[in-house]
Amino acid sequence: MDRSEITDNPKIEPYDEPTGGWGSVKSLVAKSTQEGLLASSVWSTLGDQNKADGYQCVSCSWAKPADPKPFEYCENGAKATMWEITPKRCDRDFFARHTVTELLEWTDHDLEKQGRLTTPMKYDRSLDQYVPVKWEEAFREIGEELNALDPKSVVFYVSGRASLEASHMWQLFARIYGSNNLPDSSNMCHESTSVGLPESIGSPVGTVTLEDFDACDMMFFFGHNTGTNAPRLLHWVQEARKRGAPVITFNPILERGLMRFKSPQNPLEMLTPDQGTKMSSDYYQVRGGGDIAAMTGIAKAVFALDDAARENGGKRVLDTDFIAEHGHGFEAFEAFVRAAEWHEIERCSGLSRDELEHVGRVYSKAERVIGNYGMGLTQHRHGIENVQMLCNLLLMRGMMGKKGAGISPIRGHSNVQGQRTVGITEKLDLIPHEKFEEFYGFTVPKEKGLDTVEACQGVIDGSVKGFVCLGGNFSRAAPETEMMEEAWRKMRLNVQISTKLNRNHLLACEKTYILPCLGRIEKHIENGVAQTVSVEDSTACVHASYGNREPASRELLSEPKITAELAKATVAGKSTVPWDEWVADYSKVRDAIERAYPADFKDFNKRMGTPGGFHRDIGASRREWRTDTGKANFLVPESFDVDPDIDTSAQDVLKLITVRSNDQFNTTVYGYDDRLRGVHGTRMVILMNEEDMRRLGLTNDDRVDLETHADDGVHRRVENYRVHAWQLPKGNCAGYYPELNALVPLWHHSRRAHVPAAKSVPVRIIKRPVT
Ligand SMILES: Nc1nc2c(c(=O)[nH]1)N[C@H]1C(S)=C(S)[C@@H](COP(=O)(O)OP(=O)(O)OC[C@H]3O[C@@H](n4cnc5c(=O)[nH]c(N)nc54)[C@H](O)[C@@H]3O)O[C@H]1N2
Ligand SMILES: Nc1nc2c(c(=O)[nH]1)N[C@H]1C(S)=C(S)[C@@H](COP(=O)(O)OP(=O)(O)OC[C@H]3O[C@@H](n4cnc5c(=O)[nH]c(N)nc54)[C@H](O)[C@@H]3O)O[C@H]1N2
Ligand SMILES: [Mo]
Repeated sequence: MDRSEITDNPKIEPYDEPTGGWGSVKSLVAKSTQEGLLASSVWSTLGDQNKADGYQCVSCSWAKPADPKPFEYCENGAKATMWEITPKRCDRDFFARHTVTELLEWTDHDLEKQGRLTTPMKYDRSLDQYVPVKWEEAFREIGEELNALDPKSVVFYVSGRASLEASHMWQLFARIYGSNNLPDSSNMCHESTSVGLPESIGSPVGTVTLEDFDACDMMFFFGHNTGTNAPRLLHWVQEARKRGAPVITFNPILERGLMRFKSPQNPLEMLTPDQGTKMSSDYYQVRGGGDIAAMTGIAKAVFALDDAARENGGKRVLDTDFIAEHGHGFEAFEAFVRAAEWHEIERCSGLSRDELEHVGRVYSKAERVIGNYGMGLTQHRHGIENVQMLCNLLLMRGMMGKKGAGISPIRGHSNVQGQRTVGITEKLDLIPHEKFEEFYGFTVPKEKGLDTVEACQGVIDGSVKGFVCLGGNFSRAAPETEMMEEAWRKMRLNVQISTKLNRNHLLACEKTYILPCLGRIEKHIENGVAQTVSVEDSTACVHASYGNREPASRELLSEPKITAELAKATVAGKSTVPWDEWVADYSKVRDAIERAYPADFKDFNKRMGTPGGFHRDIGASRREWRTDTGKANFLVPESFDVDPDIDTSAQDVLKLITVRSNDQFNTTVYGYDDRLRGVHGTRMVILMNEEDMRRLGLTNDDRVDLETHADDGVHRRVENYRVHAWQLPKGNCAGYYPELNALVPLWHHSRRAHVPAAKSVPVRIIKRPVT
């Protein structure tokens, strides 16, 4: 049940202030008051955020510069910090006052708002409550349960926040136990990147660093809501705009952050009563899922300009030297683009030939171009093809592996990229398994483990019997809410290592435990010594992070400690991993990471304090292509039709885009104000194109139910949403995740990468009778 509406009278009207600016300052002050935090304590903590000798923000993974500003944080990073350092506590008394059945009626916001978890808890079915459990008892019991289960039936999920140290230990624990079932939040996020980029350019991650952002003379933004989800990046966009660099955005929704921005770091800008910097020189409201078509149109325009240059002896627009020396498959790509018909491109992208030719001209003049993108490309059935098409577009002009140019997948969680780097993956060929076997004397299981979609499938069909989560809110973040919640409770074991209470904790299995852990901002004292952790940012730079706050409770343990104790209770004697030694000194875990991944982590302990972080070994950044051909591959999409096998021609069917508000971090809902979209007091809203509304006989504030339009015998429905007219392409509508995950079918995912296609859910809109 969703009650994500807090007033009877929500306000919805487009926001026309710049992002940043006073709006963000006001929002922060309100949040610190709401959390009951003393101003002095908040500001002293925030002063250390994203500094070389401070802690790395727990919000997004945007890069941290070597020369940080005095306040190197944004509105949303500060909110995430305040949410973690809150004085509120979700302690044993709280659990004594509420049954789990009662808590299941609460919203995501109300659950997390209770504050930090303080005590290890265990579900007591006779009371329908969580009761305190001693750490040793919890570890022993979980170990016994795991040993009674088939390792192949247990999933070890990781949400992208845990440090490199905790993550490396976690995957060793799972593999020694006998399971490669190591999905992480990346499976729901940038897995289309992790599969698509290696095929194109031989690197699973982006090729650019902040130096490139300083040097670029043009940027593309495809499907990223930068003002909300990586706000610090706006500073680099603003700088580029001030240098006169065009920034061209493709997004079905007009997102404020990529329209107007005022830097809260700049007093002069803040005091000038204007609209701030115009962030996108051109903003195109591409049809949801229409990016391949749009990029084909741009490429077609580039070919035409190159043809003209060749004819009249002008400078070539294609980078022919680059293509000859580094490219593979260019001819097929060229043939695909030349054969594409403009009317098809226009139909699928929703953009005109004139518009795309304009982009082609701007792009042709630029010398150093960065292609940024987010979930608007990855969370589609053709997520991989989207990513690869952006590569093609950049490669045709040699915009890869040179200063100021490259591809920039903007990652989500603050260490999601790093977790994959140090072994959190279900795929055997992505880990140095021979080394693990040699170093630690155990046999790594050799079959592929379960990814997120497969793990959900296993929960639903009963083959998965245990779920052990290092952070996150898996069942809420994943598709198919209703089926998942029902099936989850039939499992044997649910273990949640967490900082805050969330809905996944309430899906009680035969044995269910909440193990509360330290957050990254807190001191990790082990063996009497303050320990350091590390994370990798979106630009593949690795940073140390030093927690500075007193722990929220004396009972909390660190993630590495919990991992080690679980391992000792489950797989003692089955490997030579020195768990206690590692926990007593995290630098030894870093030595182990360096030994396993010497090219990426050379002199790890020495270099991790480097201001700005140290850059990993990304071959494509220097035109070394680790692909099957040894070249940068132009890869041709099958078609640019959106979801060829889903029929959306019925009159009441729209493609639903699920997005984040400016007041949430994934399933963590801080509040009900999506300030940058002007939606206040509700999350139960569906934004729609005005013409679609007219066609369906709807006016603002009418109530609707939504049903998934799918022929699979499953009835998926959410009820009583409010509709509101919005500037969106016809045929699309938008609303908030995670509530709308109830509508996402499990089979509706990016082909091969299995990222749920949360940006193109076919839904039917059903008007409710007025009551
Ligand atoms: N404050 C805050 N910061 C966050 C998060 C958060 O929840 N809150 N989450 C973190 C995580 S884990 C992630 S992965 C990132 C997510 O950051 P984003 O990638 O920005 O994720 P979304 O909010 O899903 O927004 C996707 C954007 O893509 C657009 N879009 C949708 N469909 C299409 C399409 O077909 N084509 C194009 N071109 N655009 C499309 C949407 O309108 C929206 O603007 O942010 C991270 N940072
Ligand atoms: N429909 C739809 N679904 C989506 C998306 C979408 O755009 N649309 N986006 C997808 C994406 S990109 C992602 S990344 C996933 C997110 O999926 P998850 O990463 O699983 O979800 P989060 O909401 O980030 O997890 C929040 C919980 O993490 C715990 N936590 C917070 N900090 C810590 C910590 O330091 N340590 C530990 N151990 N626990 C901590 C808290 O208990 C909190 O309740 O959702 C995906 N699902
Ligand atoms: Mo994400």
